[in-house]
Amino acid sequence: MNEASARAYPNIALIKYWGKRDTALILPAAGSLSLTLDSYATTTTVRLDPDAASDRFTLNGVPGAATPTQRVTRFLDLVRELAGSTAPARVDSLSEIPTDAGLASSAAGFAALAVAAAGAYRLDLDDPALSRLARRGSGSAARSIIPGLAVWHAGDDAASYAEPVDGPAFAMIILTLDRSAKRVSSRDAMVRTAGTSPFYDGWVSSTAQTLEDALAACRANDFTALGLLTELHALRMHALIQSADPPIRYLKPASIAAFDRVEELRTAGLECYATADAGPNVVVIARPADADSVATELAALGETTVVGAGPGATLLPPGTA
Ligand code: 2P0
Repeated sequence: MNEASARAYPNIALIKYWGKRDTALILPAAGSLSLTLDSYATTTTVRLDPDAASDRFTLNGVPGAATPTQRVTRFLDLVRELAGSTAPARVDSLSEIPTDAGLASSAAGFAALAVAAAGAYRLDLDDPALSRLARRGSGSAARSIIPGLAVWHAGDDAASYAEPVDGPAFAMIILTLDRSAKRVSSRDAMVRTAGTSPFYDGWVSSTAQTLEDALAACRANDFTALGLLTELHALRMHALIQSADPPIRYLKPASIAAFDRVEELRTAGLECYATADAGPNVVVIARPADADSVATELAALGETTVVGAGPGATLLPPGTA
């Protein structure tokens, strides 16, 4: 029986992905830049099961609901097409991501699935090809193939993959402020934003420039410039999302208070910058030596977890999953 296991980690974007130019191929309207984390692994095993009637999917030992299972099957269909196979598979996934911490599970989930499925169906893919494949499951998964800092290029199907980038060392402080489930998924919210915001074109064109500036900051090893661009871009993304019709507001008063506190800490000489994804929780970046001090200062606002740069998605030796 052909079987392979892989492990991948979530990523947090500094320059955000928000909007697709092709929803079927999951091509982003603009490029993005992220850090793959060293915590909250997803480990996935794919076993070909030629006698089964259909794919089966479990998450943390529980059979997947219809929608996630369909997403897994659609993804495996792409892998089967590349491999020239029709065999169904059994997919068992273990996620260490706390369901209520506001961290997206799809990036680590589809990065691990891409690597494990490529192994089980005997596809020999390099990192750009694995990143392109993972992208088809969830856009941000393209970046979790890559260790540490990763740029995900906009472009056509062949060109839209993530690559490693050298840059300044920093840590992330995940600040959990609100554990309720979000009301609009990123996928749906992106479509609504692109279709209704009068600011969408400006967002796409300005993001291309902001990404260029962020990559220049990485080349210059300039944490301050990268931090300022990170906070600017997060606030622009939330302004854009709020301008959809009907509007979508992910940030809560506690999120705004966290951005204010981060600005205060900076003014007081503790350098840190805030960002937030499609939810109310805030992620703060700081130089590694300052990370514990920043976490201590933010602890009054919510639960803090310090994380760092982690590995890309990797195939596990047989029998170790
Ligand atoms: C990002 N997010 O760059 C942005 C910032 C959320 C806010 O990528 O539709 O789950 O599967 O491609 O990858 C979330 O989007 O969306 C996301 P799909 P995905 O991290």
